[in-house]
Amino acid sequence: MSGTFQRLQEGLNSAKESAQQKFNDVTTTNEKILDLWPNTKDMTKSGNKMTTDHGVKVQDTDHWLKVVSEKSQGPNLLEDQIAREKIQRFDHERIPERVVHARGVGAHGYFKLHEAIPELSSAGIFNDTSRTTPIFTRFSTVLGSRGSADTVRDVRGFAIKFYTEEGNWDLVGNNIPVFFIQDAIKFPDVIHAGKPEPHNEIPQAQTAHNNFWDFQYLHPETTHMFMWAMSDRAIPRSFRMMQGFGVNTFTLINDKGVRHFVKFVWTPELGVHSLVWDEALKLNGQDPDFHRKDLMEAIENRAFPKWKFGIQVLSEADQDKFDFDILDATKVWPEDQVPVRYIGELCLNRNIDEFFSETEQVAFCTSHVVPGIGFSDDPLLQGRNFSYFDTQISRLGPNWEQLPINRPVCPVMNFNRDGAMNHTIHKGTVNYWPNRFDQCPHAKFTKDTDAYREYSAQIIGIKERLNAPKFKEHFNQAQLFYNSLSEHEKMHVQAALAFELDHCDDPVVYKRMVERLADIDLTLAQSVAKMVGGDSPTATNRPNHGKKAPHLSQVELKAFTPTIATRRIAILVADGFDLATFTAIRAAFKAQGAITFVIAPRRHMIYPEGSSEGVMPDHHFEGQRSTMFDATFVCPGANAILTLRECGRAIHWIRESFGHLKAIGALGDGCAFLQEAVNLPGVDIAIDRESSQVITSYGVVTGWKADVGLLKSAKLEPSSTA
Ligand code: HDE
Repeated sequence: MSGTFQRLQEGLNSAKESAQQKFNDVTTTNEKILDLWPNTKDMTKSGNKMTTDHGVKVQDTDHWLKVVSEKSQGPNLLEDQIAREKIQRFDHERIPERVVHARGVGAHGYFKLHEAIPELSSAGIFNDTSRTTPIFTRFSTVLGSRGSADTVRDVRGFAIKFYTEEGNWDLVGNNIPVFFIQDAIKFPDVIHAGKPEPHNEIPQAQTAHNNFWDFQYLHPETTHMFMWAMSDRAIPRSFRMMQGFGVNTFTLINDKGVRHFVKFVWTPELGVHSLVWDEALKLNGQDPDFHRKDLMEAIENRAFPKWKFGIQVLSEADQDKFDFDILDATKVWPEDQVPVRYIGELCLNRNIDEFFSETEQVAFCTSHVVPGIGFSDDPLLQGRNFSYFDTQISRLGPNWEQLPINRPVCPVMNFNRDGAMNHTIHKGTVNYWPNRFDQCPHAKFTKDTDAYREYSAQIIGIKERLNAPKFKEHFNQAQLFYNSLSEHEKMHVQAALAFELDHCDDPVVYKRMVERLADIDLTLAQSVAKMVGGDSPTATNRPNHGKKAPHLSQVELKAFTPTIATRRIAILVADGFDLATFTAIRAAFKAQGAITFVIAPRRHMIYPEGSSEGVMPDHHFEGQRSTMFDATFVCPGANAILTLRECGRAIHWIRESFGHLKAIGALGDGCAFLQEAVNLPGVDIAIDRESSQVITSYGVVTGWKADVGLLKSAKLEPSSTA
């Protein structure tokens, strides 16, 4: 056997073996993971020896080849091809970051259809309930660069690549159902205005600056979207706890060629939850990777995040019956008028192996659709269909679709050829169609019925740089959104606007914006004006119509049963803590799927009262902050509480959690510590030393004589959305 052949054979065997090994773990029926496997190198295997990129074993890459003598260190030699290769490869490691959505995190998973919709679409993914379609999802922020923090106020991207049997379908959505602009030609403007200002590249990952708000005022069409961006939706607690929306209007086409308009929506099983602004600000510094880690930690703990997949569908006959244009991406289709039909589920169940090759190199394209799914004339979508393909060429090169993470799991056959970094060897003597061998004919010549067909639409109109008349109304839905929020959500919007406009130092900007807010709601405008300066408006040309649509408030979104599953709960202990309570409460939290962390004054063994068997804390008080947890429990024990009372960090932890309206629990003398730590005039957290009942006030759950069972019955649930 020749050396090459033998190596090839060994390579194939080991790929098969590895695929087989993978097959035995949970997710390897996932066709995409199997497809990635031959490109995956297991660096952890013992016996691996370091080589150059051309495969020659390397003796030493820690010392550049030099001329040395006993007395002197001579120059590095340029002839050292091994050193040159190492340095040159390093010099070219970076590729351009995404022009928007640069910071992201990705995971593998699957899509499962529960209810087939053949009457609407011929797509295999919407008809075959026995299929499990592999997917890759990337969540992102929009404005920040690759190294920016996770918990900034921003829209979040929610992009999914479905590796379907009929080709890749990319659904590139956001966690907010509308967009700033109506026409794709405005995209460079809105993004330039939101990104750091050109003269000083400040601020990073923020909309709180003159240019952003200048643009918003000058484009009334942004009004609806900026209200969403100022709401709690723009500071999610977790990527796992936000909705996803396709935003644009797409179409579904059935096998009879009948077309419906559709909007796509994802609703998380865990409900929609947000941080409070103060938490978000602190987390930016305390843990800039908070969302990234949260997703990976949940998947690692096998608490696989899930979303229900829904569609809102409109027939062609109904497209004109609304007071907005259904192709206008600055509008929602109110659910009371166009209900959501949930037909499937998305689950993320596998972390990536390498960030660059998967999350960075994955490339989405709105123009990637499969038979049975189509576009509409939504002018934003039409522009997107050009932009995504184009941007991947400059980010990854013309053969970006051959990269392992991007290539489909079904065959790819055509005569597109060559270009930088082509990876495929095409056998055959021709590279054009038609050819004398009838090689690789297209569906027209083979009469395949599952080829992509564009919907035959008749279009009559005049070529002009205009939008249709209904695109001109910009305020009704901004009012609808604001009216639909609960009182505390409205307060958060007011506070967010006050924060943002405070960062604008050009009076023209904040004065005009206050005027614009009066177009939405006079009291909102007045409350913001009071904080940021400028005249408080006394009247408005657009009185609030008073209408509401409950589904727009995230608090009203009661799609799932509330749960503490996957929430991070801190248990505060110190030497002398009560072991029985500690053990019981930790078991009770774990039984509900929560993740517990023991926090103590030091990360050394902490000993309970009367026992030499200690507990090893996960962290010490200086290492973590309350902001990183959803809830806190103070473990009782006379000596432990004495220590906590003298620990400034522990006191701050409780006060901060209380200020962020998080659930805090305590039993016995832990309650007295809570009361003391909160220590706010007028706030009585109602500890009844005589009672054996559990008392809940201000989200604090206490029981003086109560046991763990009673605390459990008081439902210690995190409430960070409050
Ligand atoms: Fe994007 N957008 N976008 N966008 N977008 C990009 O493509 C663009 C829009 C969205 O995780 C870019 O690969 C235009 C709406 C996500 O890799 C770029 C317009 C929505 C991601 C681009 C829009 C999105 C992108 C930059 C207006 C929600 C990240 C890098 C016409 C439905 C995808 C890239 C990922 C990324 C263009 C508007 C979502 C430049 C021209 C509306 C989630 O092509």
